Amino acid sequence: MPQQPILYSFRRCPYAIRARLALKCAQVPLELREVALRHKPEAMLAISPKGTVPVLQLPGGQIIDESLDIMNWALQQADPQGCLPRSDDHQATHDLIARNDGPFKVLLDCYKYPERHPGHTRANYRNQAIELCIHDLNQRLIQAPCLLGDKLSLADMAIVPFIRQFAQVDADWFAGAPFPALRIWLNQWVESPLFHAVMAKHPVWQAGDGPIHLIAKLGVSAAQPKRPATQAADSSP
Ligand SMILES: N[C@@H](CCC(=O)N[C@@H](CS)C(=O)NCC(=O)O)C(=O)O
Repeated sequence: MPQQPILYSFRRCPYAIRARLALKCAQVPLELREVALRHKPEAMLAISPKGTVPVLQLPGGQIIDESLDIMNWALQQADPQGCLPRSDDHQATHDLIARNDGPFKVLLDCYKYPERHPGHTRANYRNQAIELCIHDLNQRLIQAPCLLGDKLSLADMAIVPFIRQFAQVDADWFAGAPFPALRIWLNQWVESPLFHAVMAKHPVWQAGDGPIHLIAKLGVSAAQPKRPATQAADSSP
């Protein structure tokens, strides 16, 4: 049984990014294990056979292997920025995240890999994503600095890694697209110390490696990795 929580993670996975954001925000001390998706470690598959990241293993034995559940668990430990929804924000939070994780994620994958989804062109998938989600997010951010108003919320933290991916598919297009409020919001996120801290590169974990901690102090790794970060997994999620 581990002494402290262990997070199996993949650096560029949007689900793992959102989990790391919440864990870091809550300052939960934990051991981070970077996973290569093509060679998932036995130790991870033994506790979560479905084989997706992120997976959080708690010292008491509990396994949490859905990113939103990890976020909720983390912010229930500590929520210094008040990100968990208040009772009147519950439905709006749920609806925004459900749209993101459901139909928007499907369109995002089509936009990223149109050759795997030959029904439409890349531009058509992008237009569908704009109509479904991107336009609405931009409108929200014209009204207020965060998706649900003035205050940072679980919705911002859960959705931003996916908008980052959307923006990266065609960065030149996104830079000139008519969504300036969304662009500012995304830039503020990805330039924040919190985001930088959770995007630090780590080598792929192997059984027997020393721990790498995602610890309380922003941007600081308690233990230096034994092997160079160039071995970090780079297969696309
Ligand atoms: N519903 C899961 C989805 C996690 C997920 O699909 N993660 C991807 C990486 S982005 C994964 O692990 N895929 C397995 C694979 O590629 O083998 C969650 O929210 O945690």
